[in-house]
Amino acid sequence: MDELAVKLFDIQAVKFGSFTLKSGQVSPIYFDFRLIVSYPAILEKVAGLLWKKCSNNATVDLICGVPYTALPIATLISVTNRVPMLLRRKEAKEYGTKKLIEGDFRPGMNCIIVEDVVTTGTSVLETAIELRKLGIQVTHAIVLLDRRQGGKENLSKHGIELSSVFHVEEIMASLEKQSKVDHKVAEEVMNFIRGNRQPILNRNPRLHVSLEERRSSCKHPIASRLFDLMLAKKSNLCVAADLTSLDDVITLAESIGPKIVVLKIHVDILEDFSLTKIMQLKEVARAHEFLLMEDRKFADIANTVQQQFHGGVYRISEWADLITAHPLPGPEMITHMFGDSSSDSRRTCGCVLVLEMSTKNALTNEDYAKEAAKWGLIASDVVTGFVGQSAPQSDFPGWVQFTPGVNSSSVSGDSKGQQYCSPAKAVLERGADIIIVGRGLIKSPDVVATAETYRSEGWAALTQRITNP
Ligand code: 5BU
Repeated sequence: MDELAVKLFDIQAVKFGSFTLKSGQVSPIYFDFRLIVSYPAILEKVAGLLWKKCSNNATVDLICGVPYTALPIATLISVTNRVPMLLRRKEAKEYGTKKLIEGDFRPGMNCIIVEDVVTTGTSVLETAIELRKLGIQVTHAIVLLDRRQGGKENLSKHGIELSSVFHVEEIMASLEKQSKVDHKVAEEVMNFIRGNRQPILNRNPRLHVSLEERRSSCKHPIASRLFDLMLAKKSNLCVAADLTSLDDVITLAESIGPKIVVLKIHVDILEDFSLTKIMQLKEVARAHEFLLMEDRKFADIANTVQQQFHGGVYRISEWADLITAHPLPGPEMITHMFGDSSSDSRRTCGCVLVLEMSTKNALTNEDYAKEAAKWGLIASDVVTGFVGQSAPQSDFPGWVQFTPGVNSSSVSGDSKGQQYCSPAKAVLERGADIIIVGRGLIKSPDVVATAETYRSEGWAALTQRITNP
């Protein structure tokens, strides 16, 4: 290892001085591993060490390098060890297939990502997102150098274990030992690295991608429609119409329809429910262009949920554009409740998984949400998004995060366990794409003016998050 560190220094792949980084920070150390391609023996050594890390740790069906520096390294690993490679483009080409990932694979295969340097892990994550969109599993990434600036933790939050050949500490120790740098420089570098650990939360790429781009990643027509509505209406407002009369819900919907993209109801609190009336509400939704969400929170065995969804008095699948479901019973529930692949409701209604709840002492902790988000990807042909209170639960850009518990007043919650935050906090700190507002709006004396206030605050926050990551 000492020998490789010295070689990297000798070919100036590790440099000391004053360097302005992409982030604007001035760093006393700079790594330029692109140079490695000019030194076949070093390239071979690096590929060998990386392969050792990955073959120790995981099943490897495929490998994929992060463009561009890691591409020749990944190629060498692939050829030497006879492990097939995938090629990731930086941009989809304008002509032909528009594929971002080239190569032969089957969904379910496990792919290791290869990278030269990891700082916050964003580039590895972006590659993982593209692979996961195709059903390829990504559980490990290997890197020559981990700068230890949050990358390992960030990737771990997304289910990716990062193994590295070097840390900066080890390179500095080797170079100091071989008298390539003096102690003062080594200290300065280490202080810089320790002082620049990046915030992890805001590194989720989903949060900073344009809505147009996210729309193109959607797998479900209802998610695409929602992005279209958001862009057309400049709104990310969902109103929770928790009224007990469907007539009143229809009146409310007629007045605030132009401001919202989703109207959420609880069908089982309506005292005057009838299929005729719910179809009237559906007409209002069509006229004012918003989606109708039934917040049923299905959570039973598939056989029961299937009947709750399609049958009974409410016949939810005939009118809901979106339904909520708890992931608790596992992915089978979701896949079966929608019926077989020929069932219309698979395309006309999208499932929103409740990964986290807004209430005090909710049992939906980080591990639960993480596991649930993973299997949500298994049922990804019917899952359009999730209900969540924190950003990192899913980085898949085609999924929409709905965040309830939004209220602009100064109250921190109701007296029954509900907890509130402002629209800006929901969007900027918690990763909400859609804010869900209930009593903050329906109890206000002027619902139209209040809807406009929530619409403009929510939209401004979303625009800010996308344009100023
Ligand atoms: P409120 O009046 O803004 O507190 O209403 C919030 C709505 O969102 C209400 O319909 C709840 O059933 C729904 N909700 C929630 O508040 N918290 C959650 O975690 C989930 C749904 Br999931």
